Amino acid sequence: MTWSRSIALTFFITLVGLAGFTATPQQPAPKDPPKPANEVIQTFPSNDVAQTAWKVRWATAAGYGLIIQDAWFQRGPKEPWMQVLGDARLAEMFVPYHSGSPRFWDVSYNFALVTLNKEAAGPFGKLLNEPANVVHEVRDRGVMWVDTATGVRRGQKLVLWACLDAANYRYIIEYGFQDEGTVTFRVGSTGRNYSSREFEGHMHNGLWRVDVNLDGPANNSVNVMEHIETPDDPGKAKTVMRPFNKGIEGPEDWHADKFTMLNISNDKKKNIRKMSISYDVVSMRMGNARHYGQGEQCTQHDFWVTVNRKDEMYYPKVHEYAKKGTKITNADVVLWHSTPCHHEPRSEDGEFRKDDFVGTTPVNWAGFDLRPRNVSDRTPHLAY
Ligand SMILES: [Cu+2]
Repeated sequence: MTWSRSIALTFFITLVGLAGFTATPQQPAPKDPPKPANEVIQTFPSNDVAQTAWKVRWATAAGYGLIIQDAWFQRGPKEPWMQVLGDARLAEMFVPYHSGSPRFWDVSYNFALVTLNKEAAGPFGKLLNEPANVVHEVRDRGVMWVDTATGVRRGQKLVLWACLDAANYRYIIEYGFQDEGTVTFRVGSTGRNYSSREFEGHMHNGLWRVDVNLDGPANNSVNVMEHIETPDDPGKAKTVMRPFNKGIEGPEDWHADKFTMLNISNDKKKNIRKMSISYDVVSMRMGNARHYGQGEQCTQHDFWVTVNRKDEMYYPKVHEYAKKGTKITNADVVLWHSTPCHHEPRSEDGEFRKDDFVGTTPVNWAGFDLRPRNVSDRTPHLAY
């Protein structure tokens, strides 16, 4: 980096930083409206007779980057498409520094996506969009299962990813659609540590809004699933399922000792065992982020559920949206989930060479999975 570029970057970041710190975050008003949906269909296994498939519609928008508009899973070769997702997006990326300032809301600044090349897409990736800023990959995801009779089965996933160009930082937004029905949501933080605070600790809170449409938008219900084990009942444990926030819009928290999962089900659709199809929300986290600055109430809880209202898209307002207290059983529900990353800078992030900071923070990942429960009738991809 040249000296003049360093000064320009510092000046730009300072402006953005002040805006982010002094103002309540504002939903981005994208200069470019979202482009029409692009559709990808991927069958699995990719190199043999199809057993399962995903159909995914995606779009890009300034600020939010890469958005999933709808996604359907086909659980067997003769089965119909079953909808799993409506609109799914990274609905904010909140980055507060430990000293109190800056406090960035990185989606609200309408950043564009990074233009990518063949090197970024990797040996099996395809570049999508004009300009090329979205990558389509089919990845080997390691071992799916090891069976005593039939041996090892490796799994695959369709991955769509893009990278938000957030001043000194880059956010890799990655959606994975696995061959057994799981959807993975990931955000990776990388880039150049903030000018003048290169070694100050901070957080990257990936804040997601996901319209789960399990077999369509209607008849979806949300429960909390908890593992309960206490000294009052020594040597015993149980799993408790209860309605999320007593069945109305509101928050819940993630507890490490309860292995908290959410379960989103559609009671109108059953598998062959007469069990309601559902998806578990499985969080991948280092901890729970709580912040106490102005306009940061959305961080007081790890999960929120509301009903789907098209004008309610912005994560920092979720505590206001949820105040309506609408029923979230047999409804069109929206999951809001915080997946934080604590970044305490390391020498691996970079170094000073005279007055220039040189280096790049290796990617820190955060995210969660939507994992099928009773969507298939038996172990997927197992030929018994
Ligand atoms: Cu960081």
